[in-house]
Amino acid sequence: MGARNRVIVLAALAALSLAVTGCASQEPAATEPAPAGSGGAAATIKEGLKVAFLPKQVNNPYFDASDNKGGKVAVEEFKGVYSQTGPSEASPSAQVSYINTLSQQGTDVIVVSANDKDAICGALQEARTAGAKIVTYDSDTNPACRDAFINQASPEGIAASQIKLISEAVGPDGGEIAILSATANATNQNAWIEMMKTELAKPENAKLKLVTTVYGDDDDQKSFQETQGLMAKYPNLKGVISPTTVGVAAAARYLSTSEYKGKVQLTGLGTPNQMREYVKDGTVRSFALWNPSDLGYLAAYTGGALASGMISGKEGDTFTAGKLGEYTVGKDGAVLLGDPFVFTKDNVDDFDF
Ligand code: RAM
Repeated sequence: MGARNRVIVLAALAALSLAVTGCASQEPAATEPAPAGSGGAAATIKEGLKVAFLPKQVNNPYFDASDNKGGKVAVEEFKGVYSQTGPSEASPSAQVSYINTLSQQGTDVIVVSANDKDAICGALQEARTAGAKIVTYDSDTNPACRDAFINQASPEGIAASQIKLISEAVGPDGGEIAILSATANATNQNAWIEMMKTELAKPENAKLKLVTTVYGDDDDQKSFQETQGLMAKYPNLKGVISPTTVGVAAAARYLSTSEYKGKVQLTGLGTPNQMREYVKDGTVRSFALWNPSDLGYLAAYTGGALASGMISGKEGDTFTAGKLGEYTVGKDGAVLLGDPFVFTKDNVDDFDF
């Protein structure tokens, strides 16, 4: 079995076990000893920590999975108090008032996916002064504004996978492609888009021509309309990459009932539950993602370890994240979850998130 298939099978098993038990792990992580290498630090995660998740926006199935499935399970494992709060629209400064409130409430750990790498820095610094540990996940701030960043997959890996998928879907003749992104300031999508441009500059991708990047703001309607606009403006368009779960689902919904279905290819980063019908009806051949609930789970454990003095977030710190095992903090306080993997009509039913 190839490495990718192994990842898919493992992820499928994890998803199935989540679906069956409704709980990621029964292991009492709070009693785990401190790993070697954390020298003299606290041995366990403190009980009763208040851990709040602040996604880019609430009511996004991606963040439902990362926060309410993954993060919550982890926080309950180490006997903390879990909550999720946040704006209904993803916009740069919308998260500031939520950070201030969480800080006033004496929150021990704020786990945040940033809509903008600078706009929330001041509020985060105040929260840190008040005693909170800050973990970014999914979309980072400037490293100076937080204690650790949980990265879902390397930007290079995500970009290479997105370009490979659109290239395979469009076929050997290549042609014009466009990107439908989230918000214009999103740290994560912007990093991925930069790396996609690097990929496109490679000789093997010479036949693919990126004509534009448009922004659906992680809003379903706006993403739908932007897709419609792309079709009208670029009659020779052969493919669209949408590296956002909101964007790719809205684009698929538009294409699936339009004259462009099967003519304009679509790939992106999507959740299996939102994309299932579109890989089955042929609108989309394949799309990619990581396991968002694992991302939230790892973020919660990282926050717990920080708030308990087990780690400080410096490069080389090691800690155990419950069922996911041991992790090491990398450069700039980044902790890497793993590789993205690819969904097609043949495996999409093995997943439930
Ligand atoms: C959306 C958000 C999120 C991103 C995923 C892929 O849900 O933009 O930040 O990581 O898509």
